Amino acid sequence: MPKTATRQKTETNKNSTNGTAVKTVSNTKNNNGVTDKVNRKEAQSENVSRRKSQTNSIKQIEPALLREMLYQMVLGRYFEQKCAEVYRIGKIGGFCHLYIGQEAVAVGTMMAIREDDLVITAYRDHVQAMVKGMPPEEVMAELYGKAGGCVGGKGGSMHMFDAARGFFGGHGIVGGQIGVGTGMAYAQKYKGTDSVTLCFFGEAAVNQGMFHESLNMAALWKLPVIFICENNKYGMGTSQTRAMSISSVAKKAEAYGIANEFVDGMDVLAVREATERAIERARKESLPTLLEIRCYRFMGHSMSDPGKYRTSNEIKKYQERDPIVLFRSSLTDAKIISEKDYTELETRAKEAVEKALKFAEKSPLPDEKELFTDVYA
Ligand SMILES: Cc1ncc(C[n+]2csc(CCOP(=O)(O)OP(=O)(O)O)c2C)c(N)n1
Ligand SMILES: [Mg+2]
Repeated sequence: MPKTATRQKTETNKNSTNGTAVKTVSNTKNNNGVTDKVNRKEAQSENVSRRKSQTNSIKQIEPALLREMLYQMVLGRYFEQKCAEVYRIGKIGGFCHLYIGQEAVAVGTMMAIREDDLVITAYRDHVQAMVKGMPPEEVMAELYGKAGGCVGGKGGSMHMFDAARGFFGGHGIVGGQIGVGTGMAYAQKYKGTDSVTLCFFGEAAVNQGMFHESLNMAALWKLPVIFICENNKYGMGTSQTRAMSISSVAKKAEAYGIANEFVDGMDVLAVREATERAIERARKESLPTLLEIRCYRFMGHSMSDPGKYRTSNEIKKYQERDPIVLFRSSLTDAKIISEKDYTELETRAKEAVEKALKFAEKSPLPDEKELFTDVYA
């Protein structure tokens, strides 16, 4: 997984067609998806080395922003834990895909962009919507199918959407949003803006034709799009190793002459730095980038996942590298937060989730006359 892992080798190729140094990673050991042979000590030592690199990065960022990044990660975690709780008692219906474990990806990328930049993603979208500025109340009410939700309760978990805040969904067709995101970047360029699009998708979407067609057009038309592959190792219950012939997603960008980077998704600051490089390329040179961000989802694919395709030992290994624990420790070491600050931040996040829940509970169901509004078929 991450750069620091012994089983991977990072290569730098300065000959990309864009003239930009591109980083790719190749696996030097076979990494079968389902295995008990996971080394928790290795995970702990990876954590220690990420802490060292975070200590250096912290010095470059405003303390207030660092605290806000941690807050957003904690808010996302509590929000999703609450979703699981209320889903189990039948308050939320339909599909529900949680983001627990992947918070560093949304926060590291989206807290590096401007308000006028655009975001599009797949169905694991609650936390991303909030980081882009959607109030937790609107996300929770949408999950409840209530009128106060961001799309009036008619989208649900997979379809968070808020055009005014630059959040273009929430899409259920695996890979479908990659083409739409590429089109959004085309519009940004056509209108002469210097804004960029962040287009998120999972590693399973990379096997879809839409990924390849979009990368081709983005490179050909020099579009300001940042393709962000959240590689959490699984597409539902299928390990990446059982579905993808070449496991390095980043490397696939080279076939299209697109700059690419492999990033440790447990390290919010590494994610931020890679995103900043991609933003610079998109804004100043109008060129796309593909970031492969390796992460891990601690929960099942959705709330109805029996989880038989991986072992609890494997999950524990990645929990040793919990991105929130890592970032909190680094901020504590750097004296950016104290124990008291963290307790206050945690309380604030819990209160925000409770407020969202109350709002969703109280919000009315959509009116009958809304049945056909905003419905296209
Ligand atoms: C075109 C299409 N094929 C299959 C599905 C069924 N499906 C839903 S989620 C999913 C796995 C996607 O995994 P990945 O892209 O890695 O995202 P993750 O769930 O890991 O975030 C599949 C196959 C779908 N929704 N759309
Ligand atoms: Mg996946």
